[in-house]
Amino acid sequence: MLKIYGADLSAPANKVRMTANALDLDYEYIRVSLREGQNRTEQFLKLHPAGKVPVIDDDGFVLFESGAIIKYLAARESSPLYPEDIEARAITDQWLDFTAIHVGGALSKVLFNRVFASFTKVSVDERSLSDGIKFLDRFLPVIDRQLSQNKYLAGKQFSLADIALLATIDPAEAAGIDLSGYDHIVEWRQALKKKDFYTKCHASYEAALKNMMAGAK
Ligand SMILES: N[C@@H](CCC(=O)N[C@@H](CS)C(=O)NCC(=O)O)C(=O)O
Repeated sequence: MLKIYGADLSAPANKVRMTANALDLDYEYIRVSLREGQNRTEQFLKLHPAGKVPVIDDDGFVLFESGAIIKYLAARESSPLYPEDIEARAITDQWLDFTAIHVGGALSKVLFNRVFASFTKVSVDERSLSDGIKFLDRFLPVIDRQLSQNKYLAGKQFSLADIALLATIDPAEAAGIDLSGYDHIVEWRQALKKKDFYTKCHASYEAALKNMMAGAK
């Protein structure tokens, strides 16, 4: 059976779980405690040489990097989530990359400095924090504009790009990022957060964060 190694507060890992849910796949979810260093064990480093989640083990086929994993899973299922038409696929890839590199890159700077730095007793990097905020102010309007003109991120069809964006911006509130001015993102997100593929992953990122904080005390 497909195994997904992840962590409840890892947006890339949740992207993989949400994709597996959307594809209706049976899988075993294996929680890797990053806090306890389970990602740095000799055994885990055989799966991911840099000790990161997510990783999948699909009956012996081991793969890391969430973008590669979700494309593999959707292609394995010949799913329209990752269209076969080369132009539609390229547009899906375009938004997947934009989301991972620009939106995800900026949001993780804010999340790390506002939430995880104190949690892991690392000092806040003010420059990185302000860069993250500045980049989000630049990139979120691009997403909002795209969603003002299209029902879904890559166009008319729900795709991997939507799942990736949903998982990527999941920590926004926890990171103190106010999305309320982005009307189209808000509307698109509200609709998708009601879907099974999301609720089977977690009720909300904030609830998962609260659980972790409570458990860590
Ligand atoms: N680009 C990677 C990012 C993976 C990543 O950075 N995962 C984090 C959790 S969100 C991790 O495992 N961190 C543990 C560490 O770096 O030690 C992906 O999309 O899969």
